[in-house]
Amino acid sequence: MDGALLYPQVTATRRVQGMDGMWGFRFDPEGVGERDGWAANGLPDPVAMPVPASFNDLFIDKASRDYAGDFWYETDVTVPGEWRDKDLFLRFDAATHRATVFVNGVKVGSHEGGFTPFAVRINDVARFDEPNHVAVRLNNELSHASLPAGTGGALPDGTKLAGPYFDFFNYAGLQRPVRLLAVPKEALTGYSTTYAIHGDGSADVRYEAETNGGHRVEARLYDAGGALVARADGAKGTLHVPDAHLWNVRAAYLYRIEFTIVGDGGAVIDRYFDEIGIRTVEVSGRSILVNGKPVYLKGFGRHEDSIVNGRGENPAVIKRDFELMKWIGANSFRTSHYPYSEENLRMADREGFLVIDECAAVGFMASLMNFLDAANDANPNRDRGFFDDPVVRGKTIAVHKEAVRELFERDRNHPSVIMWSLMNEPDSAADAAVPYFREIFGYARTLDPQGRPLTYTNLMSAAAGKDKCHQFADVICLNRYYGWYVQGGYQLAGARKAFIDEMNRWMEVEPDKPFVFTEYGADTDAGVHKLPSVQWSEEYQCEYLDMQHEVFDMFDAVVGEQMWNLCDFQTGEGIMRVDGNKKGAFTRDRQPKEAAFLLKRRWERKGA
Ligand code: GCB
Repeated sequence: MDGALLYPQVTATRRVQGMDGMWGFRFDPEGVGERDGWAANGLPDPVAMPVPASFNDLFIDKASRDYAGDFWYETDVTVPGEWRDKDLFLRFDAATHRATVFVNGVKVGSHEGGFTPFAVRINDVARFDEPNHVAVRLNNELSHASLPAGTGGALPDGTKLAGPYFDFFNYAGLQRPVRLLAVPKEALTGYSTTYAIHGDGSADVRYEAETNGGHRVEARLYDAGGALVARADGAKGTLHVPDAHLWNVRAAYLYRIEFTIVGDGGAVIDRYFDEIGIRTVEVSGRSILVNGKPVYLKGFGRHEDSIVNGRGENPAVIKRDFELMKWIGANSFRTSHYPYSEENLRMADREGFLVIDECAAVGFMASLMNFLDAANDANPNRDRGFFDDPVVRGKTIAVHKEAVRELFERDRNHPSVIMWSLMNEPDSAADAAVPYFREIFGYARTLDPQGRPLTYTNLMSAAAGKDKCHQFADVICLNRYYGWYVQGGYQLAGARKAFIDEMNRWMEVEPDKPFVFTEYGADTDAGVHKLPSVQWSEEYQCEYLDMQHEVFDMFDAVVGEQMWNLCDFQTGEGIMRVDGNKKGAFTRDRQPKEAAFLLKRRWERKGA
């Protein structure tokens, strides 16, 4: 990791210059931009494009909104001359799904994966005190080796298509902030912490600081009021906190940890600070323990999705979503189905939410999300398992490991993160999934100093008895739709029985692990009221939820429920989706459906 990947902070030694705003933009369907010198000479006829945002919903023509292939962004950035002695980076919080960066016509780096940050060093090409041309070539095509996974395709005239194997719109672009960073040449490049809470009310914060130089490191810990509570010397050490104020569920408390690299004469070479929370997480028997106490997760699978911005970072919507989750009595969410922005996690840290942090390994079931296509003879994947594909066993696992590494490095110090989800709804009933799971779980177990639980979310077609991979997970996370995709409407009583039968089976198959429902939900068109209820009406969503909750409450092993979804969200178009997925407790413009009041009553009864 380098110093620019830490969350950007202005400190005594570090500088940050925002680069958000209107950039130039242009599609490159033939992939000729690099050859034709766009990086050096500027984009021909660029249109204005805001950063951060997804480009898709800003266009009014379909070809642009659904565009698949290469596309370019450009801007100018003036690098202050007083930063000459620093390492200079462009930090992209997210470039979806892959990007190559050019500065003043010179290629300076590239990155695969659309939801984790990367930084490119520009010292060799930067001109001081004058504009530097920044061009970024992105690409949003999908394949069996992309996270999220999908396929390609083309219209009769050769126009490329992206074929998602997932149920959310394939939004793309510079979807999160871009910044110019100045970092000392000798710098903190990363850090990690682990915690021990003692019976006498004290706690130890064990830290490990990573640097790229030889000078000594000092660590300090300040409480929320700014008072120094502990200090230690060395790149590795323990900060002892006599009266530790713990970070707790919906009762967050944040300390400020500060690292200083000290020069020979006592000079400050680098200083970096961050917010941390003292808390422990472990799985014990059928419980998830935070600070040694069992927790029950209440909340949602979410999406980063909003009107006009698409998946573009939208601080107002992040704020609104947290207000909705607090109002309804939630205490947790999953970052379905990709790493969320650092702003989202920092909010969770401050508000005391428990986060299941998911990487973008979604769509690992070739025929799942294209619905009828799955039964179509023309679908090349119809009879082939995702994990049987040689590309998956070779390239995909390498890309996946890198994505997991980047996710853990970015998020390991967030107190809100209590569990990692390595995949959403993979084809875990397939024999070929087993070696893949063994490798990715084995790798992930080496990465987190806090040893937080690992999981994946299991789908209905890999029900109890069929799933071959649950042994790798510490917590069994189930996405279940009894009463929606199977036995919906008037058949709800049958759905209930099938659901209970499956749960009884799970109790035998996994007698000693906690269960969390990471999805359950029913599409509901806000404002549709029916007596008696029918599917899609607000009444049916409530009846459906009541049935799910009744079944959850029958099993002590169930320690969490995250309803699908917090809000309605955009998907690709198709016969199964009416302008998007409508399973939200709230609409896409963040207003409650009847179900939101039902959830609020239930979750307030359950307490924190
Ligand atoms: C799922 C997927 C999620 C979908 C949801 C649905 O199992 O994980 O991405 O949106 O079902 O509504 O079908």
